[in-house]
Amino acid sequence: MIDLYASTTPNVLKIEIMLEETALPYKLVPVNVWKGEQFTEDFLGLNPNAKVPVIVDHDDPEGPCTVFESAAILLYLAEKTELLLPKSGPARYVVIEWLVFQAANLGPMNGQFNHFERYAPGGNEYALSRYTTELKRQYEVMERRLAEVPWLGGDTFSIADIAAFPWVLVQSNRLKESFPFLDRDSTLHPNIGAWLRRCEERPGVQRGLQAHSTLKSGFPDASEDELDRIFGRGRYAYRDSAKR
Ligand SMILES: N[C@@H](CCC(=O)N[C@@H](CS)C(=O)NCC(=O)O)C(=O)O
Repeated sequence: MIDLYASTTPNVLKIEIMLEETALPYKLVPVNVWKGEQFTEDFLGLNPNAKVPVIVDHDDPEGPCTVFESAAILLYLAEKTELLLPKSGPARYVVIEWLVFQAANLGPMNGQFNHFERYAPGGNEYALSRYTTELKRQYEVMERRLAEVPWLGGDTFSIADIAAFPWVLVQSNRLKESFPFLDRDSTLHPNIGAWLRRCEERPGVQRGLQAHSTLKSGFPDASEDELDRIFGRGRYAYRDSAKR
């Protein structure tokens, strides 16, 4: 059995989809990040970076195995099952390139973009413009890639698609009215739209989405102080800077 420490975030959805695609038995362990459950000593023992997702694989032949960072978890599960990642050669590294493209670009930029679009107080036009522009550029990169091949990693569905799919889906659902380039049906990127539909047709992806829908967001119940803590602002902000 694998324990998946989870909250309502695209990074967790990746792992639910992977576990469903690979038919591994797992249990969701909800972590209310808005209430600060990621900062407990027990959780920090699993992930010193205090973020979900984390898995604990109790069936690893070498003993219980803990893995944090969604890209590392996808690699671990792909190697465990020998699925969704070519075993060797150039094809393996193409998949890893696009996996890291998500982990190093699409994920962090969406995170910053979401922060300034949704959570930050007003007066951050420069930051929002910077992250919007960078995200739009990344969509152009994906569009060019998906005009050449059906899946981000090449000819077959892989962990690279699992990594990118939740972010593209969630951003379209939430923001297509205010940021039309994020709309899955935008004429700016028909190949991203077609790829998204191909992903959604997969039964494993559908089961992952179903599992994800059972989680409840703690955001509506978070206090101002809890919001300050998760965003590192107010009394939690680091102020010892020569530029201030
Ligand atoms: N690079 C990490 C990002 C994980 C991440 O940002 N998780 C968020 C969920 S949205 C979290 O746990 N946030 C809690 C916090 O920042 O304190 C991954 O891909 O796993």
